[in-house]
Amino acid sequence: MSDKYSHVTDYIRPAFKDQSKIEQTVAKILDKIKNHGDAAVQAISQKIDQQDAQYIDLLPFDEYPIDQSLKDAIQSAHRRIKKFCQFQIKDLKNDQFSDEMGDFGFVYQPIEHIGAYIPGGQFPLISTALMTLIPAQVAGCPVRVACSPSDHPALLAAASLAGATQFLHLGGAQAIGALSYGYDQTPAVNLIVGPGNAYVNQAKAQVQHRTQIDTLAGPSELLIYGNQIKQPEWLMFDALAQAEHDANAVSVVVSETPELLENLYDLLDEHPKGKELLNNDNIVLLLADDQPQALAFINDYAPEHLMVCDESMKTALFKNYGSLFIGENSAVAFGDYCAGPNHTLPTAGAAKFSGGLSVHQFLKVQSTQKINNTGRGVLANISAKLAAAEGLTYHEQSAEIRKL
Ligand code: HSO
Ligand code: ZN
Repeated sequence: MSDKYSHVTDYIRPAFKDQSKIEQTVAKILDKIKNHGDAAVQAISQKIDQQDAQYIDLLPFDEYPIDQSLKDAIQSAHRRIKKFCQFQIKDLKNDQFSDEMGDFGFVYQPIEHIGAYIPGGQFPLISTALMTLIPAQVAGCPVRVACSPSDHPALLAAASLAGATQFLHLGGAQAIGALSYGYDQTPAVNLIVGPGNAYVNQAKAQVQHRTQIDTLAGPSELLIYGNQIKQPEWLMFDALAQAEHDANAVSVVVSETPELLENLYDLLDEHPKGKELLNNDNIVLLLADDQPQALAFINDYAPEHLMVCDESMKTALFKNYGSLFIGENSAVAFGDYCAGPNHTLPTAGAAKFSGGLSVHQFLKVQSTQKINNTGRGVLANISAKLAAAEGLTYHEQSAEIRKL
């Protein structure tokens, strides 16, 4: 085995670090907010970020003092993300059927109050404002609170264009606490979406008993699978781009072709950042013996971003991924900003049970039933029998009393 790569069977995803310390810190923050409300939010924001938790009135998009070319880019990204959101729900409609017992249906209802966390401590993630708020607006959620530690004008402009109904300048675990318990003019929201650092994620995990969340995001991940890579330099920058988000981000390259991994190693090794990331295991090159072994590894790893270089491969072979990028044209960075599909994606193997953020997560599927007289008689018999077997007397009576 070359020292330039390892074998897929020897690789395990690194575990989260310092988790218990973060858990305790976040628990204390949330407890204070639960018990002392707005004053605690203010005090914690001041102490940790030296920042006033305050509302920023959003201006109409055109009034933001940002470069016209950046405005154009935000608008183009907005159009594409919205188009994808609208496509996602174009066939969703309330429906019902009627049979001899009555009418039975389901109804899609937007969640009323949603909070979108937009990271901005290190980089103002303008694109995340679009990715979190547009699906909420397309779903029809009436109250859409944007919350961010950043007040970068382009981020505010994006939040305005994407339809935030309020913008709260606040970050960290305290922001999640404020959204979950309510803050000043912000009602306690019912759903919190958006990525964040380890503290934000831990806070999302801890408010789950009272507030729905989208997913728990860990460090960014990319898995590149290929045996014939035409543009290794493109892929090098895709791998470097992941690492830019987080010191624990990982880009994994899987191949059955040792020469390809060797070449990629040499290319990365010549780049100062590439060399550093290889040394720190932020970029990992892995050899598989054959395609079934590569696929087994990929499906078990369940990466956030999966890039398959060979465009002709059947996509159904890949079972677990947050978002699939097919062919070398399909840069993850395009998906991050403007291709259309959402960039808020499951990490740390959560792609085994969840997809990325979509309009669907902003909707509840509710059911309705209207029983007619025939139904009343028939269902009363069945229900009474089952209730008696369960030993639930009043259930039984509630059915019995309706018997014809
Ligand atoms: N790669 C991140 C999203 C992002 N990248 C925002 C740049 N800006 C998570 O998929
Ligand atoms: Zn990114």
